[in-house]
Amino acid sequence: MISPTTVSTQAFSGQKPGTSGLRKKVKEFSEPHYLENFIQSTFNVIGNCLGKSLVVGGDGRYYNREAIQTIIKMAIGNGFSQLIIGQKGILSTPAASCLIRKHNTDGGIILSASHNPAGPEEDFGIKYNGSNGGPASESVTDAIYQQTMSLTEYLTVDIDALDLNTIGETVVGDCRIHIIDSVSDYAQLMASIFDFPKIAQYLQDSDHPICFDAMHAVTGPYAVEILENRLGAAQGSVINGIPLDDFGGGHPDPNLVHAKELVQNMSGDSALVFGAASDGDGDRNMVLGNNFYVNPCDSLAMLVANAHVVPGYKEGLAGVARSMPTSRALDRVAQALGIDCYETPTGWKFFGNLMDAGKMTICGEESFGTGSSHVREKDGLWAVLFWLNVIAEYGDMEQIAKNHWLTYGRDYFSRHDFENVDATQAGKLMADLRANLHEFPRQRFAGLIVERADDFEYTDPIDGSVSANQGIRVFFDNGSRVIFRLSGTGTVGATLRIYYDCYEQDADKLDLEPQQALREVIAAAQAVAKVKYYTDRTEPDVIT
Ligand code: VG1
Ligand code: CO
Repeated sequence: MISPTTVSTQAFSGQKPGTSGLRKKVKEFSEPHYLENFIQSTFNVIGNCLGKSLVVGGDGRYYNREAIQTIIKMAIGNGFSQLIIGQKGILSTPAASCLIRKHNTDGGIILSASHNPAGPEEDFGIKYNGSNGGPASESVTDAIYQQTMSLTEYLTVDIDALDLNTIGETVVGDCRIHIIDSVSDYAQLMASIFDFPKIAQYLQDSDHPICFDAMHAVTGPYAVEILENRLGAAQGSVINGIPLDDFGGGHPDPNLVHAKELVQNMSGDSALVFGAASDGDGDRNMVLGNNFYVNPCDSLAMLVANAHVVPGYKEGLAGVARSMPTSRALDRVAQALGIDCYETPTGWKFFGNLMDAGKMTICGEESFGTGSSHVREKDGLWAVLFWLNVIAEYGDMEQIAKNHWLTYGRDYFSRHDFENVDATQAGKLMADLRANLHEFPRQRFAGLIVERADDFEYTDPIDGSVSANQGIRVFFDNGSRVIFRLSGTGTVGATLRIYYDCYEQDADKLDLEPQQALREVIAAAQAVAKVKYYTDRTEPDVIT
């Protein structure tokens, strides 16, 4: 027993978790007591930590190791009896979720700001996941926030920094600390879901070279072990595979803009048959065919439509789910399969209850997140392996996609991000939309007539909790839809996200360029939200 030290502190304002945990600049996080306050608040909400267990790890970004040392001391001070920590402090978000579930811990702390840039001048983040392995629900994150505003002291112990590099077990006082291989439990889980022999056979054929861009973020070691070592993809198939604490100065957001190197590798006379990239903490994915892009909404629908080829899903799916701004391509597949399709607010925390209740197996978001009930987080490599399993069965990705559109029709989709907009102006834009919503129906905007409009509100079918104000939806009479919401993951200014989709069944119009197919609804959206008036912008910073 080591007696804990009580440190007095004062509350911090602004520690309200967003879409996915608390994200701030490293400078702010490393202010005296800042991290400690958030951790103690989390422990207070967990309550009675004596004898409890935690998984701890992060995406390897700057400040990861320092934060882990602080968390270890505070966990011991608060009475935790077991900590499971990834070697060198590395755990991808899905791997952390896997460990919480596999070792039945009381939860986990994941240190990540996902796709946000990393480094001393950039972002850090922290997220608490519960015993089901999933992000804490809104009621829990709200309770943590309440604590952060009234905290007066925290508990810690005065011990030397722990060696995070060496796999093994250390006992400190009453706490057993395991430093574990970051990859092996996760790799084993993947092998239990997918047809590894089939994928291996496909990848070991020299006609099937692939490229996986880990973008110097957390997925490198996972991708090398699974794709190269276990499945026999050629060495060098994984690029940018070494996690760096500044992500090599890049922005590990797996999209056509930020995954430039991968996109280049897949273009022109490239011989590669499949390409993929993941984000900072390994929970997202972008998949590409040779000179071919599949948007994440379609990817989700196509995986569900082909799930029967994957051993882990051959018994069928309980149901599926998508976040609200994600296109309705998934709904069409669910209908054909005769299973339920749930529509949740943005953010993974809303999927967990449906999975825990056995109502839903596969889900995803338009933001390159796809996952299933094998863990309670979105999972980048899982989606990559899923695609490889489907391709190993049916061949060319472009053909799979085109057949899908012929069967179900095509939901053209795009998201426009207006980044670093003045937060007050962005707030006004949203307030204006909210105030005028009820007057939109039957009005004409740039040629399209509004059928209905609302502010999305979600009632959790399992616990009845209500999440209001989740985004303004405007439906037009030609079947197209636009959604407006503000990002909840940024750290400077505001990011306005506008999501567009429209549906096409005409076999001659399934090959349009998405911005072209969506041009009417894009123009209507500008008019509906007065984007130029409020933000002085006409062109988005990022188009996905
Ligand atoms: C964004 C995405 C959302 C995703 C979230 C966390 O949130 O839009 O779909 O769940 O990031 O993903 P927002 O509030 O900025 O739109 V990750 O990979 O950052 O944990
Ligand atoms: Co992420």
